[in-house]
Amino acid sequence: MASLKDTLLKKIEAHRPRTTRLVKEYGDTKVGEVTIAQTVGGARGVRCLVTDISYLDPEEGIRFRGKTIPETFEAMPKVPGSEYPYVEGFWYFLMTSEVPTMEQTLEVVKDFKTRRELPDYVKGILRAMPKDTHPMTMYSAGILAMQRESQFVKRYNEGMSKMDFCDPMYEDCTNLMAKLPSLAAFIYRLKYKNDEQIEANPDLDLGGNFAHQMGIPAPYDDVARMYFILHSDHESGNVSAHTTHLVASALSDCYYSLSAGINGLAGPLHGLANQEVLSWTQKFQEKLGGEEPTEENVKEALWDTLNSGQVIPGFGHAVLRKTDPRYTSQREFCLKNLPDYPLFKLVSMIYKVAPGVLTEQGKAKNPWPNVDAQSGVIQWYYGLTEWDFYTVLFGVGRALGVLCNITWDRALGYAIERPKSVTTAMLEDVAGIK
Ligand code: NMX
Ligand code: MLT
Repeated sequence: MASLKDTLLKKIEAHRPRTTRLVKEYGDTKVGEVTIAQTVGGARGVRCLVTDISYLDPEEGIRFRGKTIPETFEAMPKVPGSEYPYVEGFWYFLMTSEVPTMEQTLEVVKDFKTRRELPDYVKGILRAMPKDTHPMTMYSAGILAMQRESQFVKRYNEGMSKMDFCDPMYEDCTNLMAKLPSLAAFIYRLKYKNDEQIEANPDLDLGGNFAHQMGIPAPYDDVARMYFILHSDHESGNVSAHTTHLVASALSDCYYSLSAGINGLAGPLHGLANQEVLSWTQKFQEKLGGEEPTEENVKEALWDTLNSGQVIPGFGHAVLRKTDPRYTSQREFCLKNLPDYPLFKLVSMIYKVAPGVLTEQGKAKNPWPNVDAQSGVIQWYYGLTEWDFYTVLFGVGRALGVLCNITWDRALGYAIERPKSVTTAMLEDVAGIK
């Protein structure tokens, strides 16, 4: 049986001529044009990144390696007795584009177990941080602290050839990915559970062991598997993926790159929106003071948010123009497992009302909910009520996608990223403004 690494290296060898040919023979072919609105407005829609790991269609939503979310869940080998797949098998799939067999999946499970122990010095650094440090800061710092482990840097300093970059990059990314659930669980127990840490269970897969080390019973293991897979990748233009890619393009190792990407995920317009959604619903319920939520008072609260110059968290998207299928997938989970839970009912009411409010306001191009509108309610239901931890969960999931991406970036020798900036006067000139 070929290992994940062997399969990956073969895939990369087979892929390289496609990239080389595109650049050499078709390098001058236009992919699109750039308007002033795009230049000023966050490069929205500018096609200047390449990835084969996932693609986001505005109407359909995400496809991982060509598969929709339901197709992905259906195809991957499942953990016995559970409804969701092994995260390790999904990692194999993202890396290679091949659906692994159970045997191949279990090889990765075994490999991850040998790599998942968090170094003691990381624990020491995290323990030394002030108690009110945000868990995303701790997560990013924990990743960065492990940079000294990089095999890529060691080999680079020994004079490694460009053609050999892929191997240590793969090793670094796998080492880091295997440790991230341990890092996240450590931060959780340190910050919210008096630093009472739980030892890893050698019998458990990544999702199962994460739930175990968090101290949350089943079916939280399946929640973790679902959550990590859903949040893994959203093509390459989103802030966390793009930042990770950008930093990696300078040949910075995966520790520097992912830590930077996680800092982007920590922004309220990106991943932090999942904690903002919970904070919004809790404040709304407090304001109601025991009164039942109704469509009328939800609408009023949404307008209050807009009128005070804030965004409605969990709604809108830079690319999507429909309800995020990651939202739908989590909603289906709720309908099956917690249909009568009051917080879920409130989130469902917001889903009914908010798109109309945003449409009436007429600013947001997409009034529909994104992944963050539904994720907190599931965490809350299973006892994870410390909502400032939610983006760390997103960050463990997001690492799956971006680490696969930068492994491929490095293997294909993608260039250092360096777009061109212009001055305002230059844009005025292009526009013909005298
Ligand atoms: N509530 C209020 N206003 C909004 C919202 C919203 N949910 N979404 C967009 N708008 C506004 C936006 O602020 C902008 O206003 P202005 O012209 O005054 O600058 C206008 O509508 C046009 O924005 P769009 O082109 O529709 O959206 P853009 O691509 O710039 O931004 C988001 C996309 C996701 C940043 C934006 O929809 C937003 O701020 N949503 C709320 C925060 C959120 O849920 N973020 C999570 C996204 C998913 N994730 O996990 O990363
Ligand atoms: C993501 O998952 O990264 C978000 O939906 C944001 C995006 O795709 O722009």
